[in-house]
Amino acid sequence: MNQRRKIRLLHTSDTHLGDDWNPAAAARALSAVVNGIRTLDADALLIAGDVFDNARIPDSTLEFFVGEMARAAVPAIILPGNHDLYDAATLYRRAPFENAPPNLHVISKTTGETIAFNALTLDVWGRAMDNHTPSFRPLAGMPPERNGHWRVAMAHGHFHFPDDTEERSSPIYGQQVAAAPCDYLALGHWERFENVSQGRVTAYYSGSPMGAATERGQVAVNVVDLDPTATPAVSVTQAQLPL
Ligand SMILES: [Mn+2]
Repeated sequence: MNQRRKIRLLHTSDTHLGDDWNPAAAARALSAVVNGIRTLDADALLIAGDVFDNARIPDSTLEFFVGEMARAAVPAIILPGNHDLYDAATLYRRAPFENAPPNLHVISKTTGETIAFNALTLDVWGRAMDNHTPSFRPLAGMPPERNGHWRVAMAHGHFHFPDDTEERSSPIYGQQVAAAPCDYLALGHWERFENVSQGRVTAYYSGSPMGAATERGQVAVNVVDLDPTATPAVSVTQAQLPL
């Protein structure tokens, strides 16, 4: 008996929609990731922060994003990051989000919140960032109790390797990852793909979909397979998708 379903998640971050350098490229990369939901047969999409580049972006960029999430059709869970803070002036409360499709879920509680997707036997926890400082702890407040569902946590911040002694904003430490009561930790903030798993907790940065792969006409996304009958139950690969 196992109440967890076999499910597949796509994890990306740092899409930086509306960036000053090349907003069209950022938009194309997001669309390529959304296209990948069907081609990779994913059950949900996670975007771990810095979805938007800055708070000055026009409503048209927000409307584009909301439209793409509607096209995604599967649950799409968004964690605000340091470029798209969930503060008093957050862009996530602007008008285009009033028309958000029901599958779009923005983590908005700065003390942390769990969003349940019972059909997927999945709970997603995250803590919305309202300030990007050394005192903001992305993993603080994750509830220890579990309900038998998959628990995926999302966090936007800087992972400290053991030899990394510099104090950084929104720090994430190895012991915190190892002790986190979750099956997978979807990280954002770094532009590159990186495995920072600790102990029994699988933790990865996805990197931006517009990383080095863009030069080859592709974007990269993390494919997270959660399978209660597999060993290990959590496996992560980086897939390339056509732009
Ligand atoms: Mn960031």
